Amino acid sequence: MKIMKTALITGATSGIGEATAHSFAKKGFRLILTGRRPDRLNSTADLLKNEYAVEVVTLEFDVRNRQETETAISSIPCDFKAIDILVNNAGLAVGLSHIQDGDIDDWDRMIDTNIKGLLYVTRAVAPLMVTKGGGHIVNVGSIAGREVYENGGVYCATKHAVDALSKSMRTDMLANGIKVTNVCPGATETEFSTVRFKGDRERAKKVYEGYQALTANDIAEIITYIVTLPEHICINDILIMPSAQANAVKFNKIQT
Ligand code: NDP
Ligand code: 8X3
Repeated sequence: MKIMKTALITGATSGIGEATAHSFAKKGFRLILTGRRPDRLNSTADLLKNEYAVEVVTLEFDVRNRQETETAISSIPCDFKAIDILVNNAGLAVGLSHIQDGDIDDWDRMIDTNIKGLLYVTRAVAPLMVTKGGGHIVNVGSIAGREVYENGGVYCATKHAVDALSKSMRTDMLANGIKVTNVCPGATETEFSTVRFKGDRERAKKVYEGYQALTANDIAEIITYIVTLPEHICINDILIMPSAQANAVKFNKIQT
C-alpha cells in the first residue's frame, strides 16, 4: 500500500506557498494549508480536493500571533497530526529604506513574520515530527539570506536568520531523523513586491520587467523534488536564480 505523506504549508494563500500546495496535491499528499485569508484558503482547498481527490485541512491564523499559532496547530485533526513535511513559507518584505530612515513598524512586521512566526510554527510542529520519528522541514529563505543589498537591510537580516535557524534545526533534530532544507529563491514574480510596496502594483510590476523572473511554480516544483528524494538524501541548502540574475542586485535586463 502506498503511504501518503501529510504536509503543512504556511502562506498557502498566494505565490510560492499556493503553488507548492498544487504541486504536492498532484503527488497525492494530504495537505494542511495555512494563511490569514480564509476565502483564498477555502477556494484553493476546494479546487485541490476536486482536481486531485486529496484531503485538505485549512487553518486560518497569523504566524506572528503565538497563541493563535499554538491553538491552530493543536486543533489539527488527530489523523492529520503525523506531519511528514513542514514548509515554512509565510513571509514578506515591507518597504525599502536605509536603516537610518527605516520605518520601525515595517521592521517589526518583517521580524515578527519571517523569524518569530517561523519559530512559533516550527516549535508547534517539530515535536509532532519527533513523536513520529522523522520529518522534513523546508524553510523558504532567499538570496537576501546570502547577501545584503542597499535599502533591504532588515529583510536581509530576517532571511540571514532563516539561514542560521535552518542550520540549527538540522543540527538539533538530526538524531530525530528530521531533515531540514533552506530553499533560497532569487527574483520570483508573486505578490511579494506588491506587499513590499504596500499595494503599489505598478511599482511592483517594474521589478520583473525586462527579464524572465522565476515563477512560483518553478520554486514549488523544486520543493517537491527536494521532499520526494529518497530518505537518505537531504538537500541542505539551495539557491535558485532566474538565468538573468547574477546576485541580489545584478540583472541582465532588456531595455525597452
Ligand atoms: P506572496 O506575497 O505571494 O505570499 C506570501 C504568503 O505569506 C501569503 O500566502 C501570505 O498569506 C503569507 N503570510 C504573510 N504574512 C503572514 C502572516 N503574518 N501570517 C500568516 N501568513 C502570512 O509572496 P511569495 O510567495 O513570494 O513569498 C513566499 C516566501 O518566499 C516568503 O517567505 C518570501 O520572503 C520568500 N521569497 C520570495 C521571493 C520572491 O522574489 N517572491 C524570493 C525569495 C524568497 P496571507 O496574506 O493570507 O496571510
Ligand atoms: C526576495 C528577493 O531580492 O527582493 O527574497 O530580496 S529580494
